[in-house]
Amino acid sequence: MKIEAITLRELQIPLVHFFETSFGRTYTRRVLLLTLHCDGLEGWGECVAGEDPYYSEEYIDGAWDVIVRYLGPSLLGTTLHAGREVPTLLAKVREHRMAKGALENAAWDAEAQEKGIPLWKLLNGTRREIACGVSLGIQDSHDQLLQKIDIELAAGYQRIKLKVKQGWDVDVLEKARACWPDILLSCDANSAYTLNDFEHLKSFDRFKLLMIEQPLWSDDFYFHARLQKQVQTAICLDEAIRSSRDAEAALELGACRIVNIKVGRIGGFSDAIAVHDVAQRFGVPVWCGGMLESGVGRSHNVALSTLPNFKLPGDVSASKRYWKEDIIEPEVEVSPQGTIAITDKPGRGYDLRQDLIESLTVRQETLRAASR
Ligand code: OSB
Ligand code: MG
Repeated sequence: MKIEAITLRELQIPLVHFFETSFGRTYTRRVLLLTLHCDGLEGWGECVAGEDPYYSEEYIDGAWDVIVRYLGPSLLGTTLHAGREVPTLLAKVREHRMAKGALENAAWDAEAQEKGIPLWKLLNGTRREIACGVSLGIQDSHDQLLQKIDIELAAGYQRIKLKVKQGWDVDVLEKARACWPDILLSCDANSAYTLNDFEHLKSFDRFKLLMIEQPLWSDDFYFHARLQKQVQTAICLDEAIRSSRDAEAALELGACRIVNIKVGRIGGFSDAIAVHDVAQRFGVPVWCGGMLESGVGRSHNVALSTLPNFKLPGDVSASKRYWKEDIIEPEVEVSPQGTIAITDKPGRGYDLRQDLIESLTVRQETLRAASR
């Protein structure tokens, strides 16, 4: 596959319902899609960076810039045999993992098409269906949240994750547990707590949560390890695990007992698979996180979730929870049992709705290999 051109597109898509975390509220997702044009094939990738540098230091305008100036030119004109070859070509640029991941995953997407096999098989997946949970943001009221939990449980979702922060934590967890004593319930703090909150976090044990996700700083293992020794509930790391080396260090330290894998945060399928493998070696289950992806990133998350150590329900939920219309056909659908069925279609397994993509695009730029 010779990389002849790379197209960047920004789509603006309003969310069906705003999404609020401890770092802020999003109403409209600005989605950065990448297309690798190679030998008549089109590999697609999604850069999951946020609108602002709050979840991590990456943000969509920064990702766009680093792709145009540095990462795109490193790939243009090269001949690839596999998505796996991409990380080495981009290694000179430090970090910018979400930007790199979009390019790498687009190459895997093209590779699967070229080989005529499903992307999930190319990734060495084994599952024919994956288990789904939902992530529910901070709402305007407790009642609104309880209503949403009710709707998602009725739809079949197997695990409910609640976003928490100081002032929106024990009260909502208490109420949710009182209504649903036996469901798989977890919480995600996106780094909202500090060393002063250990006693407070210990009090979460009474809610019998499946996990507490990323309670402390986004770059920390050491204090998470200290906290994990003091709480019964499993700690799960999201933001802090950026590579397989991080996973190894965190697990050796005992910083968590569960790992959230987001292919964008880690910077592409190759190292996401390596994180999966490290966790498996430690006997630690992983699950697939989400970044409010459009259908492109969502289909990649579905494929990744078929690997064997994805043993807990992911934040990979139905397209319609996010978008009035998704840009893929069919949309990602979740069964009444809370699962997504995996098909044998080659490539990412979902077609693109080019017309809809066009109409949602607010900016576009194509980089071309210099002709000799
Ligand atoms: O921490 O998992 C997170 C969304 C944006 C940024 C960070 C996170 C999230 C989610 C949403 O929890 C997961 C999803 O439904 O895509
Ligand atoms: Mg998280």
